Amino acid sequence: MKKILFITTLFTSALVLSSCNHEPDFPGLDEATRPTAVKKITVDFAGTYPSKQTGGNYFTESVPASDVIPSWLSSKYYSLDSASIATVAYDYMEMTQEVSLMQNFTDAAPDKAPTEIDGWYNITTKGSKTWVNRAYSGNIYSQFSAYGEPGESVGWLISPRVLVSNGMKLTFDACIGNFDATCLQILVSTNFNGINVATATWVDKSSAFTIPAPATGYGTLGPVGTLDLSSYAGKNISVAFKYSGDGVNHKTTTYQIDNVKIYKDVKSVTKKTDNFKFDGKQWNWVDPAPVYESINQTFERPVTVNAETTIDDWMNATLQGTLTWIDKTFSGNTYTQFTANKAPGICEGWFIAPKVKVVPNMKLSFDVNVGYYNADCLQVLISTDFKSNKDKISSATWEDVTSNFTIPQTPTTTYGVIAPAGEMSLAKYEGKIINVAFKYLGTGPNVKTTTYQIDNVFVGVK
Ligand SMILES: [Ca+2]
Ligand SMILES: [Ca+2]
Repeated sequence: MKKILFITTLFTSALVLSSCNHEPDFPGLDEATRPTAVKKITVDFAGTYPSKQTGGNYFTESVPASDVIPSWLSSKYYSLDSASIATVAYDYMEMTQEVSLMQNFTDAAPDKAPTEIDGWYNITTKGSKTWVNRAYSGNIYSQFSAYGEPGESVGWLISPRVLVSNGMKLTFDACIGNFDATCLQILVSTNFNGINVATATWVDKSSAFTIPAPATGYGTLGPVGTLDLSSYAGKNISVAFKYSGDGVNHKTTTYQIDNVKIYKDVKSVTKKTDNFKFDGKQWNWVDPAPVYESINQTFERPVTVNAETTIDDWMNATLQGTLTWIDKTFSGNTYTQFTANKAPGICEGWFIAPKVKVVPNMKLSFDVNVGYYNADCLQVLISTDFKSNKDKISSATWEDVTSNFTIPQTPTTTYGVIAPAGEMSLAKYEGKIINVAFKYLGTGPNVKTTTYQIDNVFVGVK
């Protein structure tokens, strides 16, 4: 009986091999070792890279190997035993930044003193005010306002000279306070001598940037645009932030400037490897993300308040807007928070827990707090097919399990307290590997800006 089976297997394999010439030679696949097919192979990807989408012969985060290599493997290696593993090396391209100038004013001190930084110029040509250092919420930036001046007020904050090459860009963060008139220009010069602003030629590039002007009070310090500097390639440039105001004639808007950066995006191609598993019919990408037995995330660790929440194996992904889940502490407790307050548009931020294998009696629970409620902006979601890649969030299947929890819809004019949101049985996912996600979706302009604070995320058996 055994012998007949062996011969049948051999015959079938031989038929497959002779009907197609794609099956390559690789270690172990010869007559002597049949029918025990190879369990582990290591190969270089030799298929066609989707260069139409990526612009080159490599994979990227948005066009990943997991999309292309399985069908290539299936066309070449189709007669192995199921559970065989292929380790495939391929070229992978990531954009990295070559930074020529970065000023975050971290060393600008003391508070309220004129901004004095090596290589930078702080020049007042009218009135007595200058660009000054300001610190707020642990961040330092430079600020100018003509408020209180007895007349006109003009102040220049000028960068060191930077040699521009093709593809370089200028960005910076800005914030407006108490707007009454546009007082800031962003200027570029190729002949500023470091002394006299009047003898230099300045080109006004302000239109490349949009600094939101709130109806009252202050906006939020954040990115305000990008200027392509390619037309200056081969030249040394100086960038000036020129404030022109008037303390008497209602031109006193406060401008805050931070994170002035001149940089270039460069392609960096490296070798990467992924694993693929054969199921008897086709090859499937093996998600390299670790699978946890349980999760008990208290967020207690050293943090920088307001910095993006980063925790090993958790994904903090911004799909719309620029905001992310950020670290916060209150009364000695650390947690993560999202709010679309003052954001210029739609904000979509996902905070995704590591994969967990669901076993009997497992439950999901977490603590939540709401501040300044004005709309439901938080969803709790579970996926069993999420590939650990930011660009695969949208294509994964997410089940909305929010209704299993009590997410407060108050208070509306202050913050509540962090409290348990209830717990949910994960029985229906038993035996499966899941990702739990907290998805924030809000908008600044349409006032869907509720603040959510999340703490003590638990997936396990209690
Ligand atoms: Ca700063
Ligand atoms: Ca905590």
